[in-house]
Amino acid sequence: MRIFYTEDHKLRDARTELFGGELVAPFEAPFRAEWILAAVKEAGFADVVAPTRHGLETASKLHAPDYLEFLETAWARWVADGYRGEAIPTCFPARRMRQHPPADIDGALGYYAFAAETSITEGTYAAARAAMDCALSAAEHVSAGASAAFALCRPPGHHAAIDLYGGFSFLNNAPRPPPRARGLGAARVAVLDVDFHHGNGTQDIFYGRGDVYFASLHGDPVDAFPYFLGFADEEGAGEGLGSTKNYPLPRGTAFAAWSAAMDDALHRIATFGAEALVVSLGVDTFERDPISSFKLKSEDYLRMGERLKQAGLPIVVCMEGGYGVPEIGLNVANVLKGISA
Ligand code: OKP
Ligand code: ZN
Repeated sequence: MRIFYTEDHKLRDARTELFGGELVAPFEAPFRAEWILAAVKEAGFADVVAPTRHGLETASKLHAPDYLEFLETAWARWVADGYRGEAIPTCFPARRMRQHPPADIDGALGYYAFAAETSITEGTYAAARAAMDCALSAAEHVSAGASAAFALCRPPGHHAAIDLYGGFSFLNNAPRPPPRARGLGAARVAVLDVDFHHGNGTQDIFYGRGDVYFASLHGDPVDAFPYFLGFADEEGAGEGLGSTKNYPLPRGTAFAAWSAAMDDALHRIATFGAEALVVSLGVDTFERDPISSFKLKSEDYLRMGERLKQAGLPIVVCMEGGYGVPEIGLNVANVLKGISA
């Protein structure tokens, strides 16, 4: 399986994350991609290539133009206003307030953020573009006939919505339907999000579309980030009604219950008639993940990969979360092994 990776992910190296009332060293940091790359190489995946640079054509179909312009210019605007720390929003257009982007950068941050933990820094936009390049290149590789590809995306993307950033995500990396499938006209693609956190961004982008099925297994939003989306009664809207499926799961969920939910999701994806599968792979479902509460074990990721392979579809795997512990590498390698078996 070919792996798409670029060192440009290191441009996303924030000093601060707002956590527990403190500015701490971010959980989402460069070591994650290095550990994952080392582990997949160790597991025998040697075909690691740099992604092709892409323009904003795909991003413009997923995100609003004003949002893309905001991301590209936010750091320069922040610095120009004389702020000395990393860019963190402080004021949000909450209930009964006016929804419009202010001219002031401090206000614009609040308008485009749905969460405040994620600082914007100098290299953030360039790194997010590079992550998107990995996802697009992996999708193109699958379109060209490969049965699977792995985009080692960093920063993650599944929380990035049409015009919102947060949850360590800026540009959405997941929804990259292989152009071959799109070219068929009747293309149907499924995104299966197995990160511990609900993929609110991906859901938002495809909520009204009937040609993309979105299924997510995640910590129940009653007690897990992103708190305000990912409930079982969200099923899509308009042409997309019935094309969104959420599996909110309780704290402490282990592989037996988790994989039963994944089986259900894969059955629905088969019924939907998907021609390609995009997997938003977070390994923060691991029992020792520092910010999550599921109980998956390293060998469970092998079973996960094997079950994904059984779907019998071309697979684009996009890296999302997984934090703190060295096992993130092994766990990703196990998923890839299962898919390749
Ligand atoms: C990004 B990805 C929990 C705070 C959560 C943000 C988590 C972002 C996860 N107390 N902070 O989906 O792995
Ligand atoms: Zn996550």
